Amino acid sequence: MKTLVIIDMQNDFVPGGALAVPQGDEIVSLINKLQNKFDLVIATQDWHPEEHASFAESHPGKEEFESIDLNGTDQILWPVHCVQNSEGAEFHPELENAKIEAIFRKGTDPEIDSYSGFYDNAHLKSTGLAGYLREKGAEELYFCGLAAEYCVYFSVKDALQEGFKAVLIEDATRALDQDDFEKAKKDILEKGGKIITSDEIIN
Ligand code: VGL
Ligand code: ZN
Repeated sequence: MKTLVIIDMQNDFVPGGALAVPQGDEIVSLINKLQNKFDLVIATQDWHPEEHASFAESHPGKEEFESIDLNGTDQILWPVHCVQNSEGAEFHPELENAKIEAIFRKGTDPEIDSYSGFYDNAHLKSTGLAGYLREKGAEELYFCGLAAEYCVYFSVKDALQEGFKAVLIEDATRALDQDDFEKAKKDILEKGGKIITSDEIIN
């Protein structure tokens, strides 16, 4: 079964948001079109408590985008974003939601960050997404959303590790940094993932 996984299509990740991905808003209408081509559509939502450990503000003296060691894992310190129940954490208002069967929230543990929709960054806790998809009979997972080289990339990697076929829809994502995205794409291909453009799905 072909499944579309929409990663973190939230207000804080589009221009005007707290952690804006350049041109992040441009992919919403494409993602809406793509949804009709899939048997199953699910979404993830970055959903942090206030004072989350991934926020620079939670580490006095540290700057945004600085890297620290957080309980043994490298952590980039982000601006405050996707705080639970804030407008920034809401899905983009133009994202169609009628076909989205389930929403998996991540980043809820105050002490652990979670880029992937499957696991936190240290692979300590599962969100249950892999089990859900297996029970639904999903085998081929197609990924879109934000940000390309963080939450989308980490989700694709975990999907491959969990034994799913994983396909990145390249024009249905946007990156914070293009060079980092190029490295991520190379790694996805090396790990057995596929990269396509949306015209291979919508014709
Ligand atoms: C994300 C950084 C921090 C993402 C989430 O959705 O790519 N990036 N939290
Ligand atoms: Zn986050």
